[in-house]
Amino acid sequence: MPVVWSDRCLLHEPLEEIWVGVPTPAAETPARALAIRDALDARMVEAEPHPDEALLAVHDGELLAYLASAWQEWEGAELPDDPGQGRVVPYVFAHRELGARRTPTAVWARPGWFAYDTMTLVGPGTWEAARAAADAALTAVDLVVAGEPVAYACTRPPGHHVTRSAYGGSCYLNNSAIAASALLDGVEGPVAVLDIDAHHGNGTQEIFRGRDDVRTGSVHVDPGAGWFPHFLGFADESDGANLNLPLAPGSGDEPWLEAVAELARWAAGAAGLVVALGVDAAATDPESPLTASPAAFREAGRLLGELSVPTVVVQEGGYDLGTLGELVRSALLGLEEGRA
Ligand code: SP5
Ligand code: ZN
Repeated sequence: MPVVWSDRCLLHEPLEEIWVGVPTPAAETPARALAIRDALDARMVEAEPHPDEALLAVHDGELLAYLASAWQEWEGAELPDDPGQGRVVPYVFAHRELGARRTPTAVWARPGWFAYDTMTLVGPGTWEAARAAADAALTAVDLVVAGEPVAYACTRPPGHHVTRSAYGGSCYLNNSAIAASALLDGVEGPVAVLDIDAHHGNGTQEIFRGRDDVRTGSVHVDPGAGWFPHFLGFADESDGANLNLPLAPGSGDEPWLEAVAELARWAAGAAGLVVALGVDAAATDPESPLTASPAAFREAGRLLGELSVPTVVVQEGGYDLGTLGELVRSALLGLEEGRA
């Protein structure tokens, strides 16, 4: 299957994630994309620029405008010199009970209107990389609408935690949601987004909440057991067009694959499929307590491939550089086997 790639996705260098107020090394690094590319020997296709309309179908224009200029305004306010913060990061948040009515004017307060955590930093290349990732997802949609059975977009930074107007979870633009919305225009019938990243696809769920033309399903580690995104991903959030399958920490191949199979059964009848392919459910991954094996990723790919509808695969998480490429390769091989 074609692999959609852009060198611009390498330009985002978050350097750090601020967790409980402490700077820790970033897990979502440019090396991730290179590790995936090195493991794949498929045909590479360059991501084509797409107009903002495709992003505005799922995101608020104010979020796009903010992300496009956030670094420049931060640098312009000389915050990298005083107090010495070289990345855009919030220190206040527009909590729901504030009843906030407008975006702040202070450059150092503005991130708190748009960001919902301190782990998702913006630097000089962030916007260009996030925009390129969205272009990669949209190029994969174009390929599938033109007749490719499956296309894979090597998107980075990832996207599934971004809502209509708020970013977080190492994500800036919701590439999977952008792809689903574009795919909906190219197929006859509803589209399903099935998210097998170890973390709940909260942004995608909320973007499509209440719609019956895009169904969202996610298998992930139980947020109630203490895992990101903490506030969402519970089984009782379904509005009929949504299915959440939270798993206990430590869950391995059997429960994980049973959940993937349930997602696939639930999505049957969709005219198009977006797979939000995070591989951080792997036992080797440092960011999640799920314990799936490489073989399970191949089987998960098979189960999703058996749906045999036009399919766009969008890269989400996966943080162990030693196994990341092989895990993605296994999942993509499985997808091709499932369709055969
Ligand atoms: C796309 C994706 O997989 N996003 C997941 C982001 C979850 N990050 C939450 C990390 C929580 C604290 N980790 C402590 C280690 C800090 N380096
Ligand atoms: Zn994840």
